[in-house]
Amino acid sequence: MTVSAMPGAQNRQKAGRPGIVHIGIGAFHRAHQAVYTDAAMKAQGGDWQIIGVSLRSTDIVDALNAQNGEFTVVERHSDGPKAYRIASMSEALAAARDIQPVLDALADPAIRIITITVTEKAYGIDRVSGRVVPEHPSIKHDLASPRQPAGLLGLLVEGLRLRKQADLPPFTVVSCDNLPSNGVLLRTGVIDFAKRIDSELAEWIAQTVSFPSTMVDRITPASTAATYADAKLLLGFEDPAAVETEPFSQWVIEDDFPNGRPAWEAGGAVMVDDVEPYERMKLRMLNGSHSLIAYMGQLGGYRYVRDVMADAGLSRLIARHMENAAATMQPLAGIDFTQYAEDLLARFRNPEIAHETRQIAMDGTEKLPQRIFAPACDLPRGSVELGTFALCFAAWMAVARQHLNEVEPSTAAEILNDPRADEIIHALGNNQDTASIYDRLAMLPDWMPKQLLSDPLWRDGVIARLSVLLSDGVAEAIGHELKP
Ligand code: CS2
Repeated sequence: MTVSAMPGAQNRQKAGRPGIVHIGIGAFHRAHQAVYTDAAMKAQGGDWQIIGVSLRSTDIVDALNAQNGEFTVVERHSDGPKAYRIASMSEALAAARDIQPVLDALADPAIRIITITVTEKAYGIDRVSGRVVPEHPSIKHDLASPRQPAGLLGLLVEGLRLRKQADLPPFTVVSCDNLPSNGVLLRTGVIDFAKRIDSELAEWIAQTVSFPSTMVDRITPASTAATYADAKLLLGFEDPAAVETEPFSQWVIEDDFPNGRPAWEAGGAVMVDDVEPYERMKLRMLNGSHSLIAYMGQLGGYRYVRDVMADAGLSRLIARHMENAAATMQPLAGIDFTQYAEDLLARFRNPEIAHETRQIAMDGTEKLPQRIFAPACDLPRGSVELGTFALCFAAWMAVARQHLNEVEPSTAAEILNDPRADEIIHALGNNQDTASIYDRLAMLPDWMPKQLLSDPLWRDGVIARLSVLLSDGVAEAIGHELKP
């Protein structure tokens, strides 16, 4: 195959003008919202090109701009990979390099929607109170210099302030991160942030800005050499911005866009009045199981999700956890939880997808509350279904303990890859006693819900599982869990 020059490098004219700013242009955005927006513009036109903003990294910005914002998506099907180009991004901006162009874009009347994928830890919003966490590094920075923000909330609030000042309508703000009621949470956080600098602005935001919640789903492993090699093989040119993903994709969106929106239905998006039950199902059944796979997989020495799923015992454990997670759900019209679980298991087994357990294991303190603690609170105290939730929490602790037993604290913190890694390592110290490991980790401030903290049955259940994991290993722990 001849390797041709990258199409797009010559700055071809794109269909449509920008209408969206997307914050967080990691692989997931490129494999998900950008694909839906591309489909929407192909089907119905419209000025919905995306201006992509990266808050921290600059490499992806340079790579995308060198390609006129276009990139390759490699879809991993069972009969081999398929690749296609996505042309819905007009340009990319590096906020860390220069914030002004980002603020200009946010204040541009042509921009009507801001979409967001920055991962859980970038919000800096307390999940219980909905208020900002003043010690969060970006919140702290942005409250101190609100006109020169660097973080998500600061940017949104400054963008809205500029629009209010210019007498422009606000944009619609759409969180696409795996957080429960992500729209409601972001709205409360943005209003609280604004209140701290300008109460009138906060009032205007409360009255005029719409924050629809969304549920997003597409398994997107981090790009590797194999992604770039396949992109080149299939389309004939190098693409350092290529992403790879599974064939499945889902986007459920609350249809509350006062300033219009792309025809995302053209890409298969589903518009609903209330996203919360879908989000809850996905967080509990998919993401919760993913976390269980990640921690048990790490303990068992499995690199990829598909390897975990190829282990008969672990695979049965994951299926059991999905049943237990489904038991926390209210019925949802049109959804059969058993079928949903079967489809998830098939997706996790996909041998074409090399999804590292390490990637999912990161940021555990940000993920476990909605994936494990919240559903555990919805089950009756001491119920058998709680077992796999307690096991996931125990496995998270065991992974941290194992890292710290094997390497220096600073390396352990790096491997843990969690915003609270230092606190975790400090809490663990040299402690090998399972009860005190539990007590110290469960009591990290503002983390585990009071209901679980004050439940001795939960505590005993987690400690018992942690003991088995640490002294007898993964197979033994699964055996206990699946005992009839
Ligand atoms: C995963 C998610 O890394 C993780 O924590 O559970 O990124 C998961 O792959 C996506 O939510 C799937 O839609």
